[in-house]
Amino acid sequence: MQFEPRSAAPHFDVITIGAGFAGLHMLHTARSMGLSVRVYEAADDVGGVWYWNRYPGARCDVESLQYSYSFDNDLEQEWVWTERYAAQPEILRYIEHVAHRFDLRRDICFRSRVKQASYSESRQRWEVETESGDRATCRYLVMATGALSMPRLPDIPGMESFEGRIYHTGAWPHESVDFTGSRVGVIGTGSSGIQAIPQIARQAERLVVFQRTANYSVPAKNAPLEPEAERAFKAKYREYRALAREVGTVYEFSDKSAREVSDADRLREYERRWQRGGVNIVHAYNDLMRDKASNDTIAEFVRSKIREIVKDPETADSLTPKDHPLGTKRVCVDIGYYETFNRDNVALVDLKKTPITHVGPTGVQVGESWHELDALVCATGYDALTGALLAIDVRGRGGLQLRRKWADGPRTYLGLMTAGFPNLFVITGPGSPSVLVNVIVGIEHHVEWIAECIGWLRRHGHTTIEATRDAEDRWVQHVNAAAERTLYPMANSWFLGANIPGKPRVFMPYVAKIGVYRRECQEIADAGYVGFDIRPAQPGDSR
Ligand code: NA7
Repeated sequence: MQFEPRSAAPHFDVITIGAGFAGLHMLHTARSMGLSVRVYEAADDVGGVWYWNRYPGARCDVESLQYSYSFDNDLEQEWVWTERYAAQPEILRYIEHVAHRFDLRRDICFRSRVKQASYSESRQRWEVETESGDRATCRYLVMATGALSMPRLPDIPGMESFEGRIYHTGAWPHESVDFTGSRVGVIGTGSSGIQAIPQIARQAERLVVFQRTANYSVPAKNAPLEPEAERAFKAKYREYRALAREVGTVYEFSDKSAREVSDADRLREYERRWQRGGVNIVHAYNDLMRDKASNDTIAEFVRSKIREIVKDPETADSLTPKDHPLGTKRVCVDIGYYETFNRDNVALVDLKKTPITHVGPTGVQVGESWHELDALVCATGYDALTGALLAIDVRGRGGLQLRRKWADGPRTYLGLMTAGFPNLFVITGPGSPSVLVNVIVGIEHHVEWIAECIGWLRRHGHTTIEATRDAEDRWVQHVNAAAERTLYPMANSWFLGANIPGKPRVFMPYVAKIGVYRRECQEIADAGYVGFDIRPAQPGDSR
């Protein structure tokens, strides 16, 4: 059914859905091109995932000085980060500062969750409607809905019967949550669980961690950011940003294979990087994500660290990842995660040995064992990459539903557009490398590409751009082939949709260096948008 706009529905050049890092940058960029823009945002303020993820310990695993916008020199010089890895409140303050500094809020409709977006072929416009019935039309629709923004509660029998407090890390309450004197269960040991567990353990009377898959985690070695170090980094900001546009996040990269050095040298290098902290360790050698034997060396190094830190051998064994290569699920960065299991008030339940039977009103049954709980924290992740996009009823040409088109997995061209949906752009969506790199670098690239594309269409008197099926098919094959050359498909990860029962198993991100991807996108644009069907304006159509 096509949406029938009331004549009063206002028209914009661009409507953007989402006011996180992506939506704000899109708004600022489109506005500086002289375009009229409206942003719809479900929350009551800016921030996206950093607005919602307020769980204890929430922190970015990319260093603060890199996890920020690069588009404005003054902004990056004036903002002062206090820690090597910024915690959620500080990142949210930064986003709020950006919104204030560029006066962005005036074009954002908060508390406005978009329900439907339909393309009108006769008007060559998108018609957008929110849950509360607010309607508007636009020429270009930009989905800045986030790759990890659709929280998922686990499908465990009896969840609804639990009478205690229940939380999801990705939808944490704004008021402070106090676990003092409480018996708390945490389900999930991905990045969110691994960050929250040490914090909750310090407060709760008892903490039970329900682990389905043991994950690799490396110490953050977080520390206050020394003003001198910050000054030195900022003095070279342009160089670092230029490098980030090639590599995503700047680490100490190596041009050596893990196989070409001696065991002793390799261990020394892993130890040096472990002591330094962060995901830098994954870049110790250039083949760790491509060669299983090389990957085994770093995986075994981290396993040995777990055995060294965790005193109880059975707990250490359960915490040791054995079923996937390191890095094929996102490597977690922690502050005292493994050490937490040496505390007397913390217990690990290994769901690989015995799965959860059911949740009852006062606790969780696991086989023969009953765990009495006052609160349950679900750190169970997201319907990643496609969840937030498909939560909106998006309808393209001929009323084609995006949900239906992607029923067997997402299909995009360049990760930016999908055939049958003219002038619909996706930021950091499936088919792009964004979630595999510093996502802000991915966002900035997409916003620049979209802005350049819109500018080009307008200069050439074109009205619509749409990916062709052929180009899309070739891109999907290209993305699959890139993943097959790596170890990524060896893990049941959210990259593959494996965390959602019934979701098609398709490797969604594009495993390429962002610099390579950037050049692919640029060459296509420079050649006049090869693989896109471009149509001229209709008579009398001004925008
Ligand atoms: P993740 O990384 O998807 O982790 C979710 C965790 O929850 C993971 O350990 C899952 O185990 C576990 N899980 C999910 N469903 C269940 C059920 N039903 N029972 C038990 N355990 C379950 O989400 P995060 O929020 O930690 O991190 C998401 C991203 O945000 C992260 O990559 C960073 O980029 C920031 P599984 O591994 O599926 O067996």
